[in-house]
Amino acid sequence: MATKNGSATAAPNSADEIDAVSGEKDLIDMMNDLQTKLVANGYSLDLALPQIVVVGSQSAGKSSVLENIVGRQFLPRGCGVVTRRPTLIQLYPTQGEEYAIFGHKENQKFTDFKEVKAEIAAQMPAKFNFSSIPIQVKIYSPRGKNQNIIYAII
Ligand SMILES: Nc1nc2c(ncn2[C@@H]2O[C@H](COP(=O)(O)OP(=O)(O)OP(=O)(O)O)[C@@H](O)[C@H]2O)c(=O)[nH]1
Ligand SMILES: [Mg+2]
Repeated sequence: MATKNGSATAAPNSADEIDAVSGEKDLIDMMNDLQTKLVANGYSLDLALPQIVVVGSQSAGKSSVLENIVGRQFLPRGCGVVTRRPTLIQLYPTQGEEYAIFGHKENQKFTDFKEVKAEIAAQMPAKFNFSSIPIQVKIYSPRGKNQNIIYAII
């Protein structure tokens, strides 16, 4: 977690200018960590965080919209009921390498977004089944200027 005294950060290369302005990044980092832990244990975080929730009928293009926002093709898309599990996507701005880290594989850095997509697909329940347990993925990307949180039921 980023701190104001400049000690270790869980979001390496984060945009430090956000820190300098208001400390907002520290707060959002904390809220992201809290949200990650709560969701992993079946709770939700009932606070007014910057979130985007995508709702729509089957194959309406929800996953495609989120890919557009993130700027990467990393979600399973297609015909039929594709997304059968909610996905919590947390965006972290970085100045360097673009990568993803899953909540269920915290020690593995995914730099190939085709593999991110394959991992999300692998975490979907069997065809015609649904799960309410979110897949958690943090995306570190130079595209985002501000830190955003997307909570997607997709
Ligand atoms: N023509 C067109 N096709 C689109 C558009 N957006 C998405 N698609 C296609 O529509 C199909 C469904 O898109 P998805 O993004 O998977 O839709 P979804 O709402 O996430 O679908 P489910 O997760 O199954 O509910 C895919 O083949 C997309 O490529 C669009 O704006 N125009
Ligand atoms: Mg989808």
